[in-house]
Amino acid sequence: MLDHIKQTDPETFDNILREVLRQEFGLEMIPSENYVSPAVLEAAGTVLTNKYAEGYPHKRYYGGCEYIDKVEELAIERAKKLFNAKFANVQPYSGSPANMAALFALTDWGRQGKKIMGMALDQGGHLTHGHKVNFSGILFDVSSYKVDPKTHYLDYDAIEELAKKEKPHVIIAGATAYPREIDFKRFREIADSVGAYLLSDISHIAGLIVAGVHQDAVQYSDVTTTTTHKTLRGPRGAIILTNNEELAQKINKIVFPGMQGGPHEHLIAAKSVAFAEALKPEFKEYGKQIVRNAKALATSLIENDGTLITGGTDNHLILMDVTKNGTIGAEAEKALGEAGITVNKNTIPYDTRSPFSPSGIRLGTPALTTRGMKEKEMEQIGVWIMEIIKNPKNDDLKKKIEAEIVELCKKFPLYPELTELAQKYLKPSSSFSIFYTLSIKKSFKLWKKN
Ligand code: DSN
Repeated sequence: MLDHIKQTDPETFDNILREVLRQEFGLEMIPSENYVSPAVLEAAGTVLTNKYAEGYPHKRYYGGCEYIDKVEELAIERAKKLFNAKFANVQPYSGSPANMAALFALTDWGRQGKKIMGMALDQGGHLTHGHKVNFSGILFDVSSYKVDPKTHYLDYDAIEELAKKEKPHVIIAGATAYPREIDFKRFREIADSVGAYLLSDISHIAGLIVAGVHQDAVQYSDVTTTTTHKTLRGPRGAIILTNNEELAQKINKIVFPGMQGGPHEHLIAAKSVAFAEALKPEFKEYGKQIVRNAKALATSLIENDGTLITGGTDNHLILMDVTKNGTIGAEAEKALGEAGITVNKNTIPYDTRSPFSPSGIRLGTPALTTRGMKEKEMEQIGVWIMEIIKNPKNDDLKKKIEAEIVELCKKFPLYPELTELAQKYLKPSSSFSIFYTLSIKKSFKLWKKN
């Protein structure tokens, strides 16, 4: 395993193994991240990476695509089945190009700068939903909707009122930092009331929709996009779904040759493996547990003086205002990271601080749920998080919690073979954090390079 990288490129080998240990012995709580299965990991590292396959199955610009065609067709069929959609394009390299292709399909390439309406970035939306520094804000006339200033829930009546005033050509539903269920049916009604297209970006919640613990979006939307690497637990990438044949044809032309070149077929194979996993009954239980864990974590944070935006969560993520505990997002992110808990600083709705130094942190449970942790662990993790947030400069506390986290992670192994390899080959270096030192020195004997 990784023998060839070790021989050819010891520096990259070393960096990969350090990342293996970071993932294995830390608590990954960025809500948009997850751990893929060994099967998905294997598919992503296959000879399919060697193949050019511009075009679509059976309509390629390159020879030798007979097996690639089968790989991509299987991925398309599985994506359609998973989301109950008539058409799927599995080629988008990632979420932003998928959203760009979807918007272009709905607006004749954005040629006339039509109006789009999405959730503002600082309220929980995404850059591609109309932010001014992004193509979506540069090419289109944008009107952004916000959450209710008091409850921080989406206010559908207010969105409808704004839509009636602004008459957007496309309404975008979807978020990156919204802890409550999104009512796509209501968005459809709003879009219909003004004759707009509805584009739903379900990147964060795709796995929850598949598991039946979040309202579906595909049946209500003209076009749906999703990344494949968040709650869906696939490789980095995206897909586009629609039930409208005319739109499907436009999307296909825009993705290739309009925007992209050769599809990354090794990642399409990995998406396909992830879709096969998500089609299994166990995935439904996984999705349910993600939400149960997020709710248990929310309860623990609140019981320990955490201030949660909207007062809790319906999905996989939690947005916290840490200024109420005497710190700021960046300091909380750093302090938690030093103890082995990875989260990201995030703006909260109507943040009075800057996006570079926001008031909040965003955290979630998809990755911890993948490694088998349940409500009991969430309760303890909530206690640790709040202890650190209340004492971000207390190094002894962080050291103590870090050691406890390593012990917890050992009970929920992730990639045992890779971890063993890392323990075998990694040499300590000055850049090692306390966490590596503890995890390796205390927990493992295989320390020295062979
Ligand atoms: N960067 C993703 C997230 O973290 O939510 C969205 O694209």
